[in-house]
Amino acid sequence: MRKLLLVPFLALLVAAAPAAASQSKLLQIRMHDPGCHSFYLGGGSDHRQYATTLVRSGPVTLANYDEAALVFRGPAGFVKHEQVGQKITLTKKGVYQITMVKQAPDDNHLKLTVK
Ligand SMILES: [Cu+2]
Repeated sequence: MRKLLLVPFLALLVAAAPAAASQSKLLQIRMHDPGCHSFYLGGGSDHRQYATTLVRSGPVTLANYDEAALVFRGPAGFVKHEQVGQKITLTKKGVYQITMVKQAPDDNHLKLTVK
């Protein structure tokens, strides 16, 4: 089931790659098991690196390459949804909790600190 869903998903990734590469601070959230989604830190197909907690200097632009919309909860009541394939730019300093809509209880809860 997951493999069938992954094929069109990968096609989307390839199509989005040139635009993503032009933004120096773009951070990708990718579908990645275990945990369903993670920050992608780079590396080739055999050495991909992922993280669930990151600290970055702002502003930070994130691209959603997960399976579904992501929910960002940040400082001062900040709540925003980001659909698959979309980008979101975080400008306020603080800690952001990132989850996926309807995610499983044991899926990753990502934490991004923008300083
Ligand atoms: Cu996910």
